[in-house]
Amino acid sequence: MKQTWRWFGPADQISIAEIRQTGAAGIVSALHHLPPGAIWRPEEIAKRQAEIERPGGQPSGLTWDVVESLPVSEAIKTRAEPWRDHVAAYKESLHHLATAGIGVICYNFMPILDWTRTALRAPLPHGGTAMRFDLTDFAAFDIHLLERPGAKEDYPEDTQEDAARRLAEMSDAAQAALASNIVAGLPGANDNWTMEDVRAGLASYAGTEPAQLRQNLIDFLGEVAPVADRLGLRLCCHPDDPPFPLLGLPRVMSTLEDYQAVMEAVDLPANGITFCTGSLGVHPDFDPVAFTDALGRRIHFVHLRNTKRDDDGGALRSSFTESDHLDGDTDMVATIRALLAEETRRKTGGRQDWELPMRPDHGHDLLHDLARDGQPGYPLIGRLKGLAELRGAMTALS
Ligand code: DNO
Repeated sequence: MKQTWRWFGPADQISIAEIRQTGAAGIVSALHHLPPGAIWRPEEIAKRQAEIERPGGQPSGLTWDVVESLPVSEAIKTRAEPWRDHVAAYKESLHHLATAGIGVICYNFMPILDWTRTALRAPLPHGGTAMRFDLTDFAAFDIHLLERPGAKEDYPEDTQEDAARRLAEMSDAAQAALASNIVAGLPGANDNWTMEDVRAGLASYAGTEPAQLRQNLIDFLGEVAPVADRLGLRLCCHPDDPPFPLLGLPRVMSTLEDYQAVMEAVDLPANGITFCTGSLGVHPDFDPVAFTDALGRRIHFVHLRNTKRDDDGGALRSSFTESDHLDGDTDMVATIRALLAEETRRKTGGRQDWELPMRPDHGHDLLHDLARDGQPGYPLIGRLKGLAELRGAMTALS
């Protein structure tokens, strides 16, 4: 696998020079300053490429291998105007990315919010911190802070009671922090939403069934995947994170079955998967080896990350904490073995794209990063540790 590292561009506290020292061989980046629906112009792409490949004019030895993400606008997801313009812009951006030689394009199809956590720096016993999703805190936000109509009925009675109690124990500052963590605290999301934006966004999905959202995804792919195919690009859809419904919104990329349906509906190699074990792994039925056996040929990008669910009784929705990369509910060694076997199958079959780009996804805040106040989930040391551990497993298995 090609070891890559996510870099948020010049605003990232971590420099390309530092990334070189992690041993990563490629960069994952995006033009985060452009809104969803905008055309990625050749000059903007070239500028970011130069920042990666020749920072300060000196060659870094790194290349921009993966776009994460070329965001899909809410208009496209809900098929509201100007969704046609946004699809046309998406296709044009794909052309420009292909011309620049960037082959892998990640995106997601989660309504409104991208990934969701309630705590960005939950203390770990050893003094570091981890990101966490707490269902009770989320219910407190949903019912009492967002005041979503019908929110209460979305949770079992004991969770409703716990949420009310939890909220009463929180200071005003803690309540504001919870809301901000959920709504605006995470990097790489489609937008910086406010509470009002979330309420308006929710209204735009009122009555949208999962089948409709899935159809909108399939229609979108029916437009852009043939273009990507002709250009030799690989699109890869990131799973829902977490892989269960939130805020009463439809979710359609949470399980193997979800991916099978969408891969079959638009059956082109360019219609592929971002295999994020951290997102998929929160689902009680996730089996990384079965997933790779079934759909490995369509995996174009890999996020290796691990999580530990609080609930071991098999409930769909559970609180969870991001764990060490090799320690959690997902058997990471078995996952890597399955991915290496997929690479071998591709090599034997003569596929040019046999080498899977992977990145260590997220990491704990440890040591110096505790004082850095960096991008939540994207510290230097925690990811370096994750990459080193994953590299050890990859080396041993291969
Ligand atoms: C979180 C990331 C996501 C991901 C997008 C892809 O750390 O995995 O924000 O980049 O969902 O579109």
